[in-house]
Amino acid sequence: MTLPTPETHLRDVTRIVEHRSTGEQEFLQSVREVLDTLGPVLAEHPEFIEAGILDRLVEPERQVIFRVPWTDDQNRVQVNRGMRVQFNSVLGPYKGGLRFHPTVNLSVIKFLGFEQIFKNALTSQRIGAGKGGSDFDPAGKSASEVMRFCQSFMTELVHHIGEDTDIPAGDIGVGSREIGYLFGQYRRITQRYEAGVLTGKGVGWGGAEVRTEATGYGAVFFAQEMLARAGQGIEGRRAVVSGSGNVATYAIEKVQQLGGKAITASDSSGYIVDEAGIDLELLKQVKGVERARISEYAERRQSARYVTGGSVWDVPAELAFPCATQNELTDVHAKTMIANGVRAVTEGANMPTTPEAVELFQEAGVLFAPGKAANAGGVATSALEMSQNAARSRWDRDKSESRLHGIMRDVHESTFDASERYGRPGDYVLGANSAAFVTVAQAMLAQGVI
Ligand code: NDP
Ligand code: 2IT
Repeated sequence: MTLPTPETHLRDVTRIVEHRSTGEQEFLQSVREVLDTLGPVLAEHPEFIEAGILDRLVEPERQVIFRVPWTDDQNRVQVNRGMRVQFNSVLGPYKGGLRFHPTVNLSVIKFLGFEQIFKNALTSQRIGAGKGGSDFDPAGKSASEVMRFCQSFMTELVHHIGEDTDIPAGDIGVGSREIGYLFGQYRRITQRYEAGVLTGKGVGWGGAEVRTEATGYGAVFFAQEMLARAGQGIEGRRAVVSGSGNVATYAIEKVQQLGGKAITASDSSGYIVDEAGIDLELLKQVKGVERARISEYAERRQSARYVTGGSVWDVPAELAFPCATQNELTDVHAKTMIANGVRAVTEGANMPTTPEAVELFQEAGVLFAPGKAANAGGVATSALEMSQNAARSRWDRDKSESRLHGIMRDVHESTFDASERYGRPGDYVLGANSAAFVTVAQAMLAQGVI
């Protein structure tokens, strides 16, 4: 049998995915982004083509879609759709977050699950990849409505997860409050205190120190490594950050701790610019405690203004951290940012930058860190939480943060090394995809055709 060339193979796999997943825009985007970079790896490893690694990798191992009925505060019956995509378990049990947002559909969950395969491999922790969620919209819901929804969601999810099978965590719309409700219901149904079945738990009942901060901190650690390689740093630099949730908040915190100046935050209604630097206590109060809109921040702070229309990417800065959602930074934004002298773009969110914008940054010599490498600190710390749960131990903050920092240094190094090895030094997109793919492909090869 003659093997197809890498180019023909990649084209064939792309065609199959396009055929099977017609209309799944986000999923197809994430698959194309990976396949576009794998030519050099396949040229070095024809055995991956022979073993059909990619043909298998692009098809989830299992997908579960279920009804989530619940009653709202007016006693009306509401129905949402829940799902869990168990994408790949070659490196360990399925691991990945749950997203509750009205835009959630199968395409979104599949793209996130697919990204998770590569991200989790880069962490060097023994975790496979999955993702789940619901089109439930937490905005404007009371805490008891959120609780009833979480309980109903878990009543089905319980059949599919477990500390050695699948371990969900948070993502958009799912933070420690929701993980608490989900864990409570899991415990009640199973009659087991299986701490390692969910991560992102409260630190008082099995959660890991620094898990809340880990994604944002990790992204800034990655940026620090990437800048250092180019002889630059974070200190004294202006940073624009999008989002005002978990990832954005702690990216801002770490930028400030490292002497940078974060000046923006946003939500789906608009953004704020605070030339004095973001007041973190106020941000946490408004968004975290009060769950209010970001406009409220500007109401209470003289140095800040609230802007609707346009985006944070219109604000000039050397560093950019997209930390809200997919495809929030387009080619139009990229052109503005390049003209304004941006030096580094580090993705805290998953796939926030469109492919056209990534290309513009790379052509302009802007350092660009893809989310699957730069935001891996969250899931890596989740894996540390699982280890602590299994050992019934608890690490202090210093140890937790220093482990996170070490992991992010390693992720940067393996990503950069792979970019060199496969012919495009400093192309972190190619580097992350190649390094992760080799790890996953070798494990799949070793474990046979399953
Ligand atoms: P949160 O729910 O805490 O915050 C999300 C933020 O993004 C909010 O400010 C929200 O604004 C904004 N946002 C969400 N959807 C949209 C949208 N469609 N348009 C505009 N703004 C939007 O989520 P996280 O901070 O946890 O997640 C942010 C990103 O980081 C996501 O891409 C997620 O997948 C990724 N990520 C998260 C990790 C984690 O550990 N939590 C780990 C790795 C990646 P609003 O309140 O108005 O909706
Ligand atoms: O996208 C992600 O990596 C997450 N939402 C975190 C997943 C996890 O299991 O901690």
